[in-house]
Amino acid sequence: MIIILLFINLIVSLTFIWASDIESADLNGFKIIVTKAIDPEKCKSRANPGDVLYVHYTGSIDESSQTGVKGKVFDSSLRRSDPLDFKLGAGSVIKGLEEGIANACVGEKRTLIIPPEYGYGSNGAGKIIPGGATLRFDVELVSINIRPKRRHLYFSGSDNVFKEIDLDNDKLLVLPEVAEYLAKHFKIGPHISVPKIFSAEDENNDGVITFDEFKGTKGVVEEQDL
Ligand SMILES: [Ca+2]
Ligand SMILES: [Ca+2]
Repeated sequence: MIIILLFINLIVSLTFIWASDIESADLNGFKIIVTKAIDPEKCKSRANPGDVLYVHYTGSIDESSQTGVKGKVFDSSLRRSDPLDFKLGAGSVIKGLEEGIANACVGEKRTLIIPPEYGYGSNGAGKIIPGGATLRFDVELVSINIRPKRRHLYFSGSDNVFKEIDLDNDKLLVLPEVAEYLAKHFKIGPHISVPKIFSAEDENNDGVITFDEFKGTKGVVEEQDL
């Protein structure tokens, strides 16, 4: 009976994957949730096997995990400013990340719930990820096959540049705040255009850089951004 139920569950799961074009899948607890979709017309390229992907990620122990400290962040590329790069399909990262990011468009964000079989299995990894842990990865596909340019806003060395820029602490960055930050950390000369740097971060051009838009370091990703 249990086997039959599992089989039915598997069929339902697989049907769900096909039906939704893997935008939201659930296979034995492995979930792919698209949190920021890209309009198909604006999707210039998708992640295919063999591509080198540049991915920002924050990895934590999922709330559903049987082991480990729920919600504990174990690693984030945002703290280092530099996205992780890996060749898709080469097996250099955990299976959950490879399968979870496949077919994504540049700019797309996904939350991946990764059971141990798709993560670090029964052995775990390091001190924070015990064997049997279910992981949560919040990922953004930053670029495909092209190393993203480093931007001035990312590199004061702080692990929370966003907070450093946001002088009035309203979780929005405006041009004068960015100008003050740049003047503090860089010699402002003809090679630095403050409005240009600002608009590179202000994705929707509404004159403010939100926590979500900001690509530099911003400490632990806040709940509202997940
Ligand atoms: Ca502000
Ligand atoms: Ca904006």
